[in-house]
Amino acid sequence: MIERETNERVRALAFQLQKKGKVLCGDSFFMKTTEDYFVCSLADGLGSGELAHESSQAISDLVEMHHEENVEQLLIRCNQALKEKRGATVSIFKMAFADQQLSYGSIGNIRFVLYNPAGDFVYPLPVLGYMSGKPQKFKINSYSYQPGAKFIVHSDGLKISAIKSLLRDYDTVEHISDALESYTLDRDDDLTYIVGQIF
Ligand SMILES: [Mn+2]
Repeated sequence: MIERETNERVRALAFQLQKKGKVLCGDSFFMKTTEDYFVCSLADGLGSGELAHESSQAISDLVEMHHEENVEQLLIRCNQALKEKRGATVSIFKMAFADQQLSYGSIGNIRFVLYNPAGDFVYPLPVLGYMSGKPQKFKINSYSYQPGAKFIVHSDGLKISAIKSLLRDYDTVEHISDALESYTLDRDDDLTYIVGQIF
């Protein structure tokens, strides 16, 4: 499954495949761009199949409903919604176009990498654990980015070590996606990635 979200500031492409033999995907994502920002969430429900899907889908639904809120507010809201559910690893980020600031918050094994055209990478270290409705504090990181920046966020179903050079060397989200194709074939888990470029 491929989805696109584009305006004059950002072009994003999401790719998702469920674990082999499963009907439902345990990963869920949401992305939206407005005139002012791009917001994206990716959640990997614990386990696989229906209960995993239910947890991760709750994250996407809430971010869709409240996308104007900041990343910390969204994470707190999502955490409350997982109280009676199995749990999920979650990343949410927002890129504000006016001041070119990225705010990023996450818990668990979702990975995010941003490449700036000046040559530096933003690579938030994952926070151990998962979201389960227990009270917890979320650390929000802020980074600046420049026009021409490219990013990827992906669940642990995508196993790739050379992700930085891929972001650096390929110039469009389509080319990055093409280069990722071979990594999606022999998956042993639900697999989701979202790649984007900033103009
Ligand atoms: Mn997974």
